Amino acid sequence: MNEILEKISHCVEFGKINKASPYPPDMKGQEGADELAKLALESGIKPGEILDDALIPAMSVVGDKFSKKQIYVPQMLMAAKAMSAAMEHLKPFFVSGETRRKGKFIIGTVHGDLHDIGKNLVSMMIEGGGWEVIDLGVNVSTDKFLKAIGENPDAIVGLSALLTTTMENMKNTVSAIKEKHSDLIVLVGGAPVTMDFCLQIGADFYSPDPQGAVSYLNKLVS
Ligand code: B1M
Repeated sequence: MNEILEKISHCVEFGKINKASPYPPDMKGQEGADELAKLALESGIKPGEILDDALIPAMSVVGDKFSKKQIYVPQMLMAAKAMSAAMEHLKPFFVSGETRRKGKFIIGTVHGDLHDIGKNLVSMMIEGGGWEVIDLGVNVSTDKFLKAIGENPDAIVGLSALLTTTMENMKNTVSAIKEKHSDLIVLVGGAPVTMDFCLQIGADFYSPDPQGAVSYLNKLVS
């Protein structure tokens, strides 16, 4: 693999955002995903190559390590931030349509729920997996989900809930989505959510972690 791509991959896997970032300590003072992604583009490497050969494989390793409990949330957040720093340089190319994405994914934390750390991780991992992510934020009403679906009818939708009390809102939103768009695929997740609950409320898939969601989405388009 190209040396710059290898370095970008390493930065994402180990959460090196940019040169100024002191994390991880053994990479202090070195260039991070931010500078290296810019350098890669300036060297003529295509945005799609940076995404497919460096960012996605690195995030996939990170997701696998997280699933196996070899790393924890802070490391995963740093990796996601490093990936986001690189993605900032690639976004203009994706937005212009120069590089194709796998599809659109609408995500939000359900109404009444303000927890967004897990949702943001899922969002970033899915974006790193090559999808265009429309992140509606937290406390997202059913109407807001429906509006976003109306504007992006080809999207897949993901709902996150962290409170047992907001699981009821997740159920209501899924019902409303399925009533209007019966073929639309809906993923659910969040600490209190289970596969049983997912099936009970008529959602299509439950993943306990971001990597499971990425794998599920990728299988849909493979
Ligand atoms: Co709150 N909170 N909180 N909280 N909070 C919990 C969830 C709680 C378990 C703490 C406890 O009591 N032990 C408890 C819920 C109890 C319950 O309902 N069973 C709780 C409570 C009660 C509350 C308040 C009601 C407290 C109060 O005000 N009395 C209040 C509610 C506010 C509201 O939402 N309306 C509240 C507020 C807050 C803070 C604002 C202070 C803060 C949130 C900050 C933020 O998110 N920006 C907060 C926090 C930080 C937590 C804990 C400590 C950590 C949550 C977290 O970020 N985990 C949490 C206790 C805990 O979990 N130990 C707690 C890390 C994150 C990476 O995991 O979000 O599970 P998680 O996401 C995972 C997976 O679930 C999955 O992937 C992620 C990565 O693996 N995943 C998906 C998530 N969404 C997915 C979607 C998918 C697929 C996978 O597909 C679409």
